[in-house]
Amino acid sequence: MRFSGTRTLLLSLCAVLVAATAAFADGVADKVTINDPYVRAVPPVVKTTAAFMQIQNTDAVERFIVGASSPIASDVELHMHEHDGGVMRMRRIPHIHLPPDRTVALEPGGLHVMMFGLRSALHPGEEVPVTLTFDDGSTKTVTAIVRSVEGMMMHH
Ligand SMILES: [Cu+2]
Repeated sequence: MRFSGTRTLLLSLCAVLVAATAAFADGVADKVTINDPYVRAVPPVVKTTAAFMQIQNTDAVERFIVGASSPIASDVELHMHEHDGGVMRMRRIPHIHLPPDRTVALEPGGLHVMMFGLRSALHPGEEVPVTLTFDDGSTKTVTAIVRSVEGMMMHH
């Protein structure tokens, strides 16, 4: 019975994948604490914003955030600011480094989670889910509060 044999194999593979996913859930995400997550409030005409937070790596080894997502935006990227000929510019980065036993600040003018293609205006006090993906594939979703943030948005 080749067919049923294949089927059994597939089911076994599924079981392994589910087990692997569960293992990931106990991975880096559990060693990282997120404090004070917030998102910059923007008027309806503005379709980009950024999320900021304090990210504490409680593990004894370095970790990386390799991606982010949110249901309020069509595209989410990891960004940093840098000086470029006397001008501050934003640049996409492949990951955010989390040194062991340290807190990394995502803040205006520095590292941030960039959100493009906003689906609606963001009013102060609203809550926005932001999901971070770590280098082992584990994820952590935080509830960021929409806040008015001083200063201009940097353009790309
Ligand atoms: Cu940016």
